[in-house]
Amino acid sequence: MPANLTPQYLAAEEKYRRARDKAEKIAALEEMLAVIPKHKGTDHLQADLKRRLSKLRQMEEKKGAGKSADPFQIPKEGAGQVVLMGYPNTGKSALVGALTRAKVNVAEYPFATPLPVAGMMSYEDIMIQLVDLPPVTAGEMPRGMAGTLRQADLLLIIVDGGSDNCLEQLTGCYELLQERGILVAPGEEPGPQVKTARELMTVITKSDLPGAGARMELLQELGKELYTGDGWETVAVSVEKPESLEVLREHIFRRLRVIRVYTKVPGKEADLSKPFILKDGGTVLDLAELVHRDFPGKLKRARVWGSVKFPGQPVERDYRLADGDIVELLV
Ligand SMILES: Nc1nc2c(ncn2[C@@H]2O[C@H](COP(=O)(O)OP(=O)(O)OP(=O)(O)O)[C@@H](O)[C@H]2O)c(=O)[nH]1
Ligand SMILES: [Mg+2]
Repeated sequence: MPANLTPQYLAAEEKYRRARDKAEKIAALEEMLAVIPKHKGTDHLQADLKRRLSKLRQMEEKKGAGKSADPFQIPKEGAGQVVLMGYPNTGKSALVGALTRAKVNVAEYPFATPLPVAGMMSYEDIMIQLVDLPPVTAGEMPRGMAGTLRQADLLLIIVDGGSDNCLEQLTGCYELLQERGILVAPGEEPGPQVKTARELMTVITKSDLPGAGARMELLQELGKELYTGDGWETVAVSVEKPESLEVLREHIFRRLRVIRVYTKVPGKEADLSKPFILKDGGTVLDLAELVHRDFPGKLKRARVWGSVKFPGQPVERDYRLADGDIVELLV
């Protein structure tokens, strides 16, 4: 009986092949087992995967718990990694707590978060990783944190809309980012743009507090001066206002600049359960690479539903896909 493996399974298998360590191998095997079509044709394969998984888990256990890993190195998960940078007590943890199930420490006193805490935020049918960080102060950030900021897909500068120090907080964060070479200083290049982190956005918290509206206006003005790169953007939120959190979710997704693409096996319904995530501007070929490393070489034709004129329209390999497209890859 043929195994009829799905693109989801092949993608998980590819992750296994590319895994850099045992933990990644274990995660990939778990995913392969979760998505493998369950029928007689895959019985042997399922048993083999379970065997490999249990062997790896045993090896990991033997290695022993308590090995010190760098807490500021956070493996990326989901459609993108979003990190929250800000002064003490600005509401970073409260925000991550409201948007994810991460166990964060929200407190009235400053410096309540000693180490990064990651959680997953749902947005429609995908998950986005949010990372709550310890606070920064004028000219200071915890050791190791610059690396976290640098490797993020999106950097959120968190400014307290309930505090008269909000302008100082925004300027302070910018200066720190420039000092560490994460942002280009004004005058150095055509304009300060995110050099290493892909994207940047300012979030003004505690919008329920008195005076937050007026501070938001001041911050807008200051932000435009500080950030002359593309697309200066601020969002005002309050953990007390659920609708503001929904707006933030959407802004985060848009700012990550990724698209969701679904695959379809010829003659079958599209698999809408789990999209593949591509960078904005991703092509059919990029999708094929994500599905399986052997796919691009074998790819003969592709058909697309969504961003094309008529459903199932044949497209070239370099066709640029759009968010929500369904693609049939034919080998
Ligand atoms: N009114 C109001 N208070 C908030 C909001 N968000 C956070 N707070 C309060 O602000 C205080 C600080 O919140 P945290 O989330 O702990 O702040 P933080 O930025 O994580 O602080 P550090 O970990 O010390 O950097 C707490 O007393 C929260 O209850 C909000 O949207 N509205
Ligand atoms: Mg905190």
